Amino acid sequence: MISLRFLLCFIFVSSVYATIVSHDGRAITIDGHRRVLLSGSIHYPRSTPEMWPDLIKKGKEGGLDAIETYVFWNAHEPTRRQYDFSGKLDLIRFLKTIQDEGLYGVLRIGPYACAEWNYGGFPVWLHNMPGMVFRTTNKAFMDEMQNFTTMIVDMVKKENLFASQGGPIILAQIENEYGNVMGPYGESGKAYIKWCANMAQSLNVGVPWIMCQQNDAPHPMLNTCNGFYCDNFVPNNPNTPKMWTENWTGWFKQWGGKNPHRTTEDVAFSVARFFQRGGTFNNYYMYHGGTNFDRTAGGPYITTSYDYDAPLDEYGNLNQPKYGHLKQLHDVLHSMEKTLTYGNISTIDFGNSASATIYKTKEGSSCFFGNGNENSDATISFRGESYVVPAWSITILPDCKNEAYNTAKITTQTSMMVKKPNEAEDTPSTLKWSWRPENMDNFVLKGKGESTQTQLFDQKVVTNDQSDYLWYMTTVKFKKRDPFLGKNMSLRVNCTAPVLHAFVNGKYIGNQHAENGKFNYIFEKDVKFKSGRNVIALLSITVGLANYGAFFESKPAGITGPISITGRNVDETIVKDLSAHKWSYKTGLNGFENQLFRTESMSKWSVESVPFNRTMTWYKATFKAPLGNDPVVVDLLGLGKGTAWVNGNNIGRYWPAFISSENGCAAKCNYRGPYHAEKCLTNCGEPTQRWYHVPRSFLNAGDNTLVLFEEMGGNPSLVNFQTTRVGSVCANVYEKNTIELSCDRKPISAIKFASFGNPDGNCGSFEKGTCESSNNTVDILTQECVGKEKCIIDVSTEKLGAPDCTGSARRLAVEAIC
Ligand SMILES: *[C@@H]1O[C@H](CO)[C@@H](O)[C@H](O)[C@H]1NC(C)=O
Ligand SMILES: *[C@@H]1O[C@H](CO)[C@@H](O)[C@H](O)[C@H]1NC(C)=O
Ligand SMILES: *[C@@H]1O[C@H](CO)[C@@H](O)[C@H](O)[C@H]1NC(C)=O
Ligand SMILES: *[C@@H]1O[C@H](CO)[C@@H](O)[C@H](O)[C@H]1NC(C)=O
Ligand SMILES: *[C@@H]1O[C@H](CO)[C@@H](O)[C@H](O)[C@H]1NC(C)=O
Ligand SMILES: *[C@@H]1O[C@H](CO)[C@@H](O)[C@H](O)[C@H]1NC(C)=O
Ligand SMILES: CC(=O)N[C@H]1CO[C@H](CO)[C@@H](O)[C@@H]1O
Repeated sequence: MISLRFLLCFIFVSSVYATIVSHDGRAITIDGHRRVLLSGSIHYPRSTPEMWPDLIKKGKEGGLDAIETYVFWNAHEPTRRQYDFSGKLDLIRFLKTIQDEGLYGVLRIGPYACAEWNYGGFPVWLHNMPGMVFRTTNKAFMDEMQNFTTMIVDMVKKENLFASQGGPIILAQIENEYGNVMGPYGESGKAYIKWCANMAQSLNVGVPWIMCQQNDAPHPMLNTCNGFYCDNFVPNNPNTPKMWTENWTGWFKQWGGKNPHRTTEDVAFSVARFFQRGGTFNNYYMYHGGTNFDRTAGGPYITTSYDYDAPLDEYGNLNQPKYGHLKQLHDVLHSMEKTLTYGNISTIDFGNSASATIYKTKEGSSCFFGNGNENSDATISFRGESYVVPAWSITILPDCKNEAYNTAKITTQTSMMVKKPNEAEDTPSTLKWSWRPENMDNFVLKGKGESTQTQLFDQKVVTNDQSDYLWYMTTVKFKKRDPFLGKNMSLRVNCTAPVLHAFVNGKYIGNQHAENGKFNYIFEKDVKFKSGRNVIALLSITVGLANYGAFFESKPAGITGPISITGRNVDETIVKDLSAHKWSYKTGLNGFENQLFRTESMSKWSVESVPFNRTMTWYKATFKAPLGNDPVVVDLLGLGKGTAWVNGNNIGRYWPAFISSENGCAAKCNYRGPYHAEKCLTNCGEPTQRWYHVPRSFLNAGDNTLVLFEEMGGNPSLVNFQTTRVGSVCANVYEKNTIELSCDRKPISAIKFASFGNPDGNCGSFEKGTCESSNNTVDILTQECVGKEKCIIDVSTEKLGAPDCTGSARRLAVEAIC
């Protein structure tokens, strides 16, 4: 009884009483104590409420103190003053999930997010307000920004979620990375930042406000650093601690691009070096990247997967060894919290990019030995001992004597993920499809829209971004004797539409899409026009709106022209400019308006002669959900481009037909040397994205419905559902360490390879080396591990025998099958 009362009392106290969050030049302070804070970004709309508890729990188990998120204005206010906080957009529920897990929250209200999110998080209706310019001293903009920011703050306050109210949120953010683009805004930009600071202060949230990448952040705003490395960052105020708000754990992917990877060694190196040089707050961008469901991907051209090579993969699985190696780093840094935040700092430079940093308090000292040299290992002599620090790595010694961690020495297992076929009962090898055409004949192909103008409009202005699709239609008349009719004619469109489809007189004449990052291109096709009236119908398709850069809101989207018809013969070329013709506009597609993707849709579908390679086609099939709890993906290989729904839930744009180029992938990835987005790419010559996440909460126990809208033409017969899980785990570790092998809550079924000595190769392709223990290492590991969900092995000569590897350090390489 007593302990229960004590517990209740404790919960009561901790949830009601305010936490005082402040800072000095050294660190964020919580209730007066300087803290080492490790935080990770998880964006709530990029997963589902059902996934949040597990993701946040894994964050906590991974050694995080805080979860950070943006707030996505355009998702919450899709139409002016009409709000949506339901489902994936339930910000308050997300923050409470963080609180329930006992973590802190960092709330980046922005409201500019960037984040590879559609339009950087701004609503398009905002852009379409008269006289609007974003992110400067524009009255209309400031009013709207203040209105939304205030509303979010009020919502969060009402639920007592700021630390000052006893809640989890320790930091709030206003604006975002404005310092990077500020130049073109001139004096107004500077005035705007002052206004942001005052406005934020006036909201009295009771926790510090941060401004990322803002070198002139006005007091008391804290400026912070975003980047791949932030160790050289110096805040603009001696009273601002060194904080890293976006440490990019990987990179995002674009249609036509490859899979980016940032090595575990390099992420760990960047974090350790940041703390070596006085940093005290680090946030991983992203800790879980997730999925760009529906039309939330920004860009243009950001893929539906936002995996980011983050410590938790798109589906929420541990991305090993990144997750585990960083967890070990967090544990070591936390164990040194006192010395890191209160210790006197001194540095010894050994030359050749090698250095030692000593944090000293009365109680003791902690050391970092850094080696920033890309090629050679360093031998550091310190207090009579000698330490080898591998190239491009940091060694951490919490007592300045014993090495507790080195960023380049990974002892965490590598997990190889596999996809398994759907083993649900009565799952046929191919789905049974029904189909129907997108209905265009009666309207758009006849040129009938909703509004007309004698001008080509930017797509955002017409659609308010309510849809990816905008029809631009016009008619052209040729008299019988028109000089054009005797010539070869072509239709030429100067286009800023990521994707364009063209129809003339109801006939499809082709499509084109932007490639290699060139969003302005010329579409030109030979066309037969007839005498009399001809209808030109152009379908412009956006694939996420721009989200970054000065004045990015006015980057063109759609068909901006000119549009012309060219007539050619041997001796003459004539051009007819159609740009100022009467253009008729229609937003969206018929099938979307009629919600063909809804399970209960009454529309007629045909099972007869299901077509392949047909543009503008809807497909539908039912399927059984894969058994178990492993994350589900749908393999859309064979399809072109379009949108997919499961039980009416939009799982995002798909585009498996977009193959990334053959070149630029590295066979081997060297973690040494500065990372950049083109380093360590994989997936060359493959579909940019073939698998699409279907969250478990979208699925029913019985029949489920998959609907596809295919724009370009594809073959759905290969489509199938799979689950993703750990297939095998590997480790490759020096003696005097322990390794933990785990199949993520499933038993280990076999040891495929094990050798103690100097084995070669990588996970999946290990080979015995020239020296090896005479003991049967496979047997030893089989006894220890097989049938168990987890086993811990001492990599020691006592356990594994003592092969003579002529003095060089012995390693255990092991591959276990899950
Ligand atoms: C936002 O503007 C609306 C009017 O459009 C007003 O009713 C509302 O009170 C404003 N909200 C805040 C928090 O200022
Ligand atoms: C830290 O530096 C201050 C000022 O130089 C000095 O007074 C203090 O004794 C130092 N503390 C330790 C533990 O060296
Ligand atoms: C297409 O139009 C843009 C302006 O919208 C112009 O900058 C570009 O030069 C044009 N391209 C061609 C090939 O005409
Ligand atoms: C049209 O083009 C074709 C092939 O390029 C050529 O053979 C034909 O002579 C051209 N006709 C005219 C009228 O220029
Ligand atoms: C679909 O089109 C592709 C490319 O044009 C072609 O290779 C394929 O054979 C076609 N498939 C069918 C089933 O018509
Ligand atoms: C390994 O082999 C040595 C002899 O070669 C033996 O003494 C030792 O007990 C063995 N260890 C294990 C764990 O089997
Ligand atoms: C300056 C810069 O490149 N900022 C980018 C940092 O990474 C985040 C997340 O990928 C982007 O949103 C920013 O645009």
